[in-house]
Amino acid sequence: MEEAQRSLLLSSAARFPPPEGARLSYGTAGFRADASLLRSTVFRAGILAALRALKTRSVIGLMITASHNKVSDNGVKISDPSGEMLSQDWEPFADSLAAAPTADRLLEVVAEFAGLQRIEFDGGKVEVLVGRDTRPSGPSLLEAAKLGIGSIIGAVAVDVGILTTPQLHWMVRASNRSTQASEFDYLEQLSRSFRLVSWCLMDLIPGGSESNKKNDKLVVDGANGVGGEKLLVLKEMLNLKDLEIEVWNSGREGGVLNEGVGADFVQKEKVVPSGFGLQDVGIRCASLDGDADRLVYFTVPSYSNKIELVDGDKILSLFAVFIKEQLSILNKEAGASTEDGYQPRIGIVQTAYANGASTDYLKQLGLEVVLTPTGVKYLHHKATQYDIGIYFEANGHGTILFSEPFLHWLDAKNSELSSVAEGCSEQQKAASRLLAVSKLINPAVGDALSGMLLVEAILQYEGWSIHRWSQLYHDLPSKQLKVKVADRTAVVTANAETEVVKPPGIQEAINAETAKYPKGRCFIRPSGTEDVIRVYAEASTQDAADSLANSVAQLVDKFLGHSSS
Ligand code: NG1
Ligand code: ZN
Repeated sequence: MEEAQRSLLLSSAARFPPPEGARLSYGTAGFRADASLLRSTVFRAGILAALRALKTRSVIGLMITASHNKVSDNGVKISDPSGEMLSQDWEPFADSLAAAPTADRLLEVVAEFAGLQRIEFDGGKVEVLVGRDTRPSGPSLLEAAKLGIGSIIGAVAVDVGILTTPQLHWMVRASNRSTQASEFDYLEQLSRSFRLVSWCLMDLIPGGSESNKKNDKLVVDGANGVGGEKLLVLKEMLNLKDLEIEVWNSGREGGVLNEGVGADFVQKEKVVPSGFGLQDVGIRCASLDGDADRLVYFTVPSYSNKIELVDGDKILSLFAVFIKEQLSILNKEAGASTEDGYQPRIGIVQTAYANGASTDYLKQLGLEVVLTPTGVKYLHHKATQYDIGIYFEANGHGTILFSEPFLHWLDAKNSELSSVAEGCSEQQKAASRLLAVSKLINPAVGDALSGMLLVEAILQYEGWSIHRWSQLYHDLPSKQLKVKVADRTAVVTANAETEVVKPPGIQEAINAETAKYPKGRCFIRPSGTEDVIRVYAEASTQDAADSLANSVAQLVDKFLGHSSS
């Protein structure tokens, strides 16, 4: 590292000492904390993003958001060149950078890591796209990020404004593929591919094109965040005739981000979000989270404020049913497809939070289901190992990944079928539908907006109401609790977080408690985004699930001691 680079880093780092008494780590989804603690961390994340850009010689993304957390929190996460989360082998470096107590130590950490990674500081120009959600702390953290990026010679921060997290990931991916990569291009791509999907799914419906087309309504809770605003813009571009989309809590009405609204609230509390009420009874409703990478559906019953939840597991199941159906049409009497012997492998990826009834249902469909630890970085990575990888967290974060070889095969099959058939065969329609879906769904990361459009298209194709969809299977009653403890890192888990290996003895105690409940299942894990241990319990009745969760929360207290805070 040359002297000019060293002194630039030293002088800028001196302006951003780490917060006293807070040690932040790159958790499930980047760094997250009270926004007042984050200027130094975001500055350092800027350095990290710039180094990642130098190392990969590609465009990198830096997103300032704390997703579904309260409005006073904020956070920062990095997108790799493909639009995926930051490579996990860089996370320990992120932690060391954030923790460096002085500018000198920070310089040492950078120099050591750059040496190990053989990063060359040759002044070559690289770009970091910087996006942020609507939090009031965003602008000041944006400045910190820009200064961090600018303290690596050659790295340029490009402010791409207020975006959803999936938009930023999509833009990074598109930039590195040298395709059109602006926010407008994203919205254009979504509306163009939705039109294509609608055409392929509706006009290529077996037995006629008009049967399922009806004027239908969807009411969306935008969490008072960025997703609501972007959906309003997208809605204008889509100019839909067969579907009316209303957006509440768009952020334009002045409500507080994520307060009593949004996908996390709806999924965890199972209560009608603010702004929704009797006028929405019986209507299909959806909820986005604060940065629009999560999506859940729900209905408002007339008799209570408890919603009927259609969560990420059911979105996954809907997608899986549809894709399986299209593949079987494609392979039926498929002279052509069996000749080449290609059998696409579908993988369903869930976490331990997936409702047990969903996992049973998916397995009964004959699908391969695997569990990974919590956090989309794990699910996404696993899903890339299949021709079609469908991953979802129960909280509504997920997408479908199609492998490049599978898409090439599908493209070739589509052309082959269209050249041999008179008119459009069922097989060719199925190939076109799958190709259209691959264009609509965001391949970089779970995306509430593109996921929602796909749900809407599939429901119309199947001719299903939200109630019919919800009845694919019945969720087992479940309960989630958070327990504050003195040190959450004292809990260490294994087997996709289904077992606790530390502290000793607690897993046996959880097992003994769980065994008391029919269909009981329970696990605990330290949160990666909040300073808590999370408890998840499932059982045959709601009372039993509540009671199992409470007993295990007490075990956590007993084994780990209550936090003094
Ligand atoms: P933590 O706090 O590690 O449980 C939460 C969600 C994750 C993921 C991240 C990132 C639950 C139980 N956990 O992580 O699934 O979405 O936030 O936003 O919902
Ligand atoms: Zn989110």
